[in-house]
Amino acid sequence: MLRVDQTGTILIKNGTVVNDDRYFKSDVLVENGIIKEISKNIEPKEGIKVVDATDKLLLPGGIDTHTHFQLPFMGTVSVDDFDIGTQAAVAGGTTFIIDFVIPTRGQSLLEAYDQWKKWADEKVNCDYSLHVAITWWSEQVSREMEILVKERGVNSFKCFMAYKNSFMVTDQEMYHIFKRCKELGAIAQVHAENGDMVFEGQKKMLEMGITGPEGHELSRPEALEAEATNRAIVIADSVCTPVYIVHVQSIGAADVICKHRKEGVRVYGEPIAAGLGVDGSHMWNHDWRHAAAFVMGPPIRPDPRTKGVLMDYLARGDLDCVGTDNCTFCADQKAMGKDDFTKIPNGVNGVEDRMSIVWENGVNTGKLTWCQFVRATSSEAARIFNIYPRKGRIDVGCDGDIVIWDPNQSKTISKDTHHHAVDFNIFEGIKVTGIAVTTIVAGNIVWSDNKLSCVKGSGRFVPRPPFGPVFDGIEQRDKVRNELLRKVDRKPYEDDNTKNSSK
Ligand code: URQ
Ligand code: ZN
Ligand code: ZN
Repeated sequence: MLRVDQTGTILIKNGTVVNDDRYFKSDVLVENGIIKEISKNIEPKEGIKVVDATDKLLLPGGIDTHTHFQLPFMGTVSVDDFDIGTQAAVAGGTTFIIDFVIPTRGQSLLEAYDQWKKWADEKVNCDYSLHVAITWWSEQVSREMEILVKERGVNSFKCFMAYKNSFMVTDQEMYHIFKRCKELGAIAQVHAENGDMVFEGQKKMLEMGITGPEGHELSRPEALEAEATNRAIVIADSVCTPVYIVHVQSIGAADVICKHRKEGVRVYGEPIAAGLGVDGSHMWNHDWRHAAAFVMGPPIRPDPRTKGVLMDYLARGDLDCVGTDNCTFCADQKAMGKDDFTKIPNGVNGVEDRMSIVWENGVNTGKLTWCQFVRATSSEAARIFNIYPRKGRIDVGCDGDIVIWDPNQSKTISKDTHHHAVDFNIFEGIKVTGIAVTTIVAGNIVWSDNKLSCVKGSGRFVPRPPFGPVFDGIEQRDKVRNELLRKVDRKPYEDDNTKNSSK
């Protein structure tokens, strides 16, 4: 599809700019992909594209911190690839995604990184970056982590505590990985579920004849997420390095994060659109396809309170930035687990509907202000991953990634109208009020009037420098705590014989 405007230059008039600290009426001029001027009554130069944003909000382009496009996983490949996935992203107002390189155990991280980057560079329709998963530990991994940080623009590494016998690492390996993250100034991310207990829970369910999707949640209740979340935070804090819990899916896990934050631990939590927009009761649906569509890990929780409580945490700033974990599989792929839920490829959609789901469940419920919405869907992610204010803010010099948002327009989410490749939408039938009517990437319109106008492969890889704001003050915290570790000077122990012989 040809982009309607290749110049990266556009004038947006009469909108209300919303950043995470304030909002104000203004025109915005983007030139060659960079925001050039923000002021009232900017006169358009000859030939410049002008868009009227009267009664609309201008938001910083959304940032999705967690996607898995075309991920080889559980014997298949997720169907939203970097082209379709980023089309769906911009159709919902997201203009920057961070995907995951996931090396197989024993595979070179650099080799896997190069493969993922090749896949992405050929297809992305918006800017992107890459986290790297650490699925094994060795001197080689340690060396390659340094190269990824110093030469490839990676500042985040993910450990899986789940997926025993595939991605899962031990506590001891995680300890060494976290130490390495600290040395390199990279944030340690964790998929926090007790993988050994999940493995036992899965066996138990199958032995009991519970083979359907409901067995997925029953085998890995939220206690296993909360326990692993606590363990990951304790290990990270023992190293005194910032830790980021991905896809926080339960009240239990959120409570653990809150407890440690109150004690001054540098921990961040990422809720996802699924956990903020639906609940896990769908896994008990009598239609197998419907139930299997909601299978992901950690499970979307059946407790109906969860989505509201997670939104409350997000509003208070006790959870930080919203991802999606977009990892989609069609019916025939999910059916690989039709007789055994442990074989259902884990993953759901989210990248297109994320911002409207957060607006509907956050702003329209009175829990989030406009500014808090921007924080949750864009700027906090940019800060944590050290690309603020290039991304996550509408200001002079920032990237021209802008969403024209209509807070009063509604739509009903459906697989029949979404832009994903997947044949199911976990938000099916949900009416949302608050949608992206125009999405601008690097000063070019890529979504408008309900139509995409992307240029495949036009997105850029954005390197993320180490030692971002998440590391501020970490050394001092470490120093103060280490000063408390003192040895006691005492006389050497003497048993009675030694005592008598010295008299
Ligand atoms: O665990 C993840 O984040 C990846 C493998 C996607 N699948 C999922 O169920 N979350
Ligand atoms: Zn995960
Ligand atoms: Zn994931």
